[in-house]
Amino acid sequence: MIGEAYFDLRERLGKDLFLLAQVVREHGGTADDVQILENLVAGLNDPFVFVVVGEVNVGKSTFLNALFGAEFSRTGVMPTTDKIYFFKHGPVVQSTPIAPTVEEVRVPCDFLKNFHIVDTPGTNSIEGEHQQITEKFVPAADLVVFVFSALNPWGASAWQFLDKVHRQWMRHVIFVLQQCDLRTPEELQVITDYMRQLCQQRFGREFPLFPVSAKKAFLARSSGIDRERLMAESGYEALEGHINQVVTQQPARLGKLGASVRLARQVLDQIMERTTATLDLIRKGRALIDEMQGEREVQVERTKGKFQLAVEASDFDFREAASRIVALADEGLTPKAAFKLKAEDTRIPKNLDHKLYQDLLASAGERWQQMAHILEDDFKRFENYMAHHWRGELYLGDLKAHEENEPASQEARRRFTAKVDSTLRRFVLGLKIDESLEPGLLRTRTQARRLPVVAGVLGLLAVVAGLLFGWQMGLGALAVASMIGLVMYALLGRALRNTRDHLVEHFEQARPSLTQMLQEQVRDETENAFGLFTRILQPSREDLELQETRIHQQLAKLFELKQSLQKLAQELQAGSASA
Ligand SMILES: Nc1nc2c(ncn2[C@@H]2O[C@H](COP(=O)(O)OP(=O)(O)OP(=O)(O)O)[C@@H](O)[C@H]2O)c(=O)[nH]1
Ligand SMILES: [Mg+2]
Repeated sequence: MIGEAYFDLRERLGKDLFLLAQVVREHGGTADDVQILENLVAGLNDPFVFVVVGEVNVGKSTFLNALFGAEFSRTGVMPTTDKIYFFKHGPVVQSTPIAPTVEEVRVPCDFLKNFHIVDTPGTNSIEGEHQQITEKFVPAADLVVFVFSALNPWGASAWQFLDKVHRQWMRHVIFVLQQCDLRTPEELQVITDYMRQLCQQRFGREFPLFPVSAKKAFLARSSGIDRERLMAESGYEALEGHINQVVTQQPARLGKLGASVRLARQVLDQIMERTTATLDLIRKGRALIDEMQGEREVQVERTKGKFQLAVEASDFDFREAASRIVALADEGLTPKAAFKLKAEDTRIPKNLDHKLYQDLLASAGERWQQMAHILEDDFKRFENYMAHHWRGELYLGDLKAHEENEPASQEARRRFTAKVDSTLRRFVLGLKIDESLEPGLLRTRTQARRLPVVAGVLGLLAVVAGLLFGWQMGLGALAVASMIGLVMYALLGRALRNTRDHLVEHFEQARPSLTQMLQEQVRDETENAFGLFTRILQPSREDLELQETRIHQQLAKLFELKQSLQKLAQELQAGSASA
């Protein structure tokens, strides 16, 4: 195909420009940028204009058909081309007169997308239109092909026509000596030599001259029989080589491509700069969130640390409260009370747990209220820190959503107090004080009940012994009975002390669990309160990560485009250098 390298380059550039326009639109580029790129794309597709002139019947139309391998222009032995035909691409064949002597013809031939062809009637038949052709079409032409017939290249009208072509446009002129198959090589040599000589004489210059046989070239292109020989004999290879060069290395066209590439690279560089700046901002945002997350963790530890002393003090409070409960139990744990009937057993006041809880709350409660205020203050401070760093963006909006009913800091304080209270209650209930005292109380009551019975039986035995074996024996037995009674009484006392000791030990054993429960509760509550910030920060961070991935993908695309444009620029530079 004629000008393949050029059209390939142009097509690639067109694709890149199209992609770039898309990218500019996606990146919210200015309408001007998009417009510039669209104009560039449209401008790139400026077709090459070839104008063919020559005398009647010299084979102009046949030459064109053979050149493009398609029979788009009518040919014939009689004068056929009666008007100036301006061939362009169109989906269907359609002919439209655009002037009395000019017809625009649309033909669905692909090459017409890149070439506009002006086929003209014989110069000897249209004297009046010469001026129109030379003024309108020749200046717009990339190539002006003068066709001569090898049978008679000396017809005056073509040479006269050439006289009318302005010097400036002569550089686009080439000579084609047609119908060469009707002449011997020797004759052709004589003719071409003389034509060159004539050119020198009339115009002081030569024009590239190509002896061809369009008939053979067309046959080679259409029939497929003996194609290579026909093509070689047609002389079209040299002609096409020249036209190729005209198309591929036309400085103005190359300049246009070069300018388009330069502009596209500038626009792309700006977009890349902007995208990189956005990426930078996103990365900064992410780093800021990470920093805040880090700070949040430090703050959580700091706040938790402040509660450690309160946990220790609560242990002390519990010991105090427990000893008061033991003292209360002491009052009931007397031998005298143990002798009462089960129904009357009021030795130990009921609801010791409740008493202990109240006592504990009275001493520890206020302390934990203060701790809750500390939590609130720390929370508020961190909130301010975050708001300050976030510069009032996402964060505040989200925080408001959390603060519909009450400020989050207040809610954290309220919750903290409630949770600690509930921990104290759970702990005290878990002690099951009544249950721990019950076995001891039962045992001492049984022992107390046995004591009078045993004392009575032993006393009776002593009396019987006195009666049977004399008063000395009786006294002795009484002494033994008293001893046994005393021992039993002592045992009862010990059992009561054991019960008390058991309670003390029970409290002592429970102490670490209070510390642990409080520690866990305080830790959970602090983390839960400050967890709000994670719940706010995390989605923002994920969103930024998503954006970052998207921008990376965009940058990869932009980079690919950059490389493609760079390659085009290099190829163009190489093309210009060889032009
Ligand atoms: N032998 C031979 N005949 C040719 C060649 N090219 C064209 N012809 C014949 O020459 C005659 C004229 O061809 P056209 O292509 O119609 O010539 P034209 O210059 O377009 O004619 P007009 O448009 O009427 O001025 C036709 O009969 C063609 O078959 C060629 O290379 N060799
Ligand atoms: Mg013709």
